[in-house]
Amino acid sequence: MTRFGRVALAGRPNVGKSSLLNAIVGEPLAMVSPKAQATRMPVVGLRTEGEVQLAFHDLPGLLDPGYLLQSRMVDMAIRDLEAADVALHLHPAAEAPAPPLASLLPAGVRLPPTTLLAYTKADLVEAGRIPPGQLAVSAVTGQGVAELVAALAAAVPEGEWQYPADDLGTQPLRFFVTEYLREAAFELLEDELPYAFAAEVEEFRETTDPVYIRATLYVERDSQKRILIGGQGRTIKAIGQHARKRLEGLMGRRVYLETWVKVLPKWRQSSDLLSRLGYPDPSSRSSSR
Ligand SMILES: Nc1nc2c(ncn2[C@@H]2O[C@H](COP(=O)(O)OP(=O)(O)OP(=O)(O)O)[C@@H](O)[C@H]2O)c(=O)[nH]1
Ligand SMILES: [Mg+2]
Repeated sequence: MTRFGRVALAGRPNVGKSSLLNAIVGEPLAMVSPKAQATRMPVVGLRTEGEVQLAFHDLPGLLDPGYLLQSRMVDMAIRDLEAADVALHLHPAAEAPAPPLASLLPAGVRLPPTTLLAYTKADLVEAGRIPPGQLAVSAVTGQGVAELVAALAAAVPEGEWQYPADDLGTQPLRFFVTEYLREAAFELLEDELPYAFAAEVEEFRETTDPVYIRATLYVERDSQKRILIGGQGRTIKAIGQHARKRLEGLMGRRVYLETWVKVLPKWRQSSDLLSRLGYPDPSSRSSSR
């Protein structure tokens, strides 16, 4: 009898959710950054082993929203959390003990039947810092990851697998184009710029060799556009190169990535622009997956 379960990776921003997803899947699927609020929408990674298929939903960090993009991020996190079989609450080991997961959420959120707590970044603390009997993992050393996956596999219900056994992810390649462009923006830009940055795929042709992709990069102000382009186009070129290499790694194919920069004032506060950029209004869509 097979088992299938969705596991929601939930916690505050920057606790190591995406790094753990990548460690579990064994591929650098989700973008990771030392800057908080890197993940803006859930990234799904699969792990299929023996009789069990686990679908991990790496969620945006749970925070008190300050502007509309942040509320949409939290809405998407809550939606996937409520649909999961298991909530995996992640909290840095250096900040043990963790508060209850419910304390990070607005009132009224329905948590899944099972919640597990795991302490992250265990490589940064002495073993004694971790409360006895608790799961502790490190995405850097791999410590505790196999034990965690075993505990999750035991917690999910019997059921049909939802994805092919060999698949690592579920989202279209277009999603990863914007994800890796954003990853580069988080790596190469400072201050407010990574947060004012968004990307949209305009064209994606897989029949050509190399694969041809054209994307528009958005920022909110002219001054940001100048920085994003950089002297002699150096910065935008580096961003494109970073994203291209990541996509080539994911697809195992050569990629030609063309980028254009546009100013889209206040897109983070605009309901319509957010929806267009892939951060939908939760009230305007069905709750089925
Ligand atoms: N030493 C160490 N650093 C880690 C570990 N896991 C994550 N980090 C670092 O912590 C930072 C945040 O990691 P992410 O995986 O992006 O965290 P996140 O929870 O997904 O963050 P948001 O998407 O912003 O909510 C990055 O600089 C990671 O390299 C770990 O196990 N050990
Ligand atoms: Mg993340």
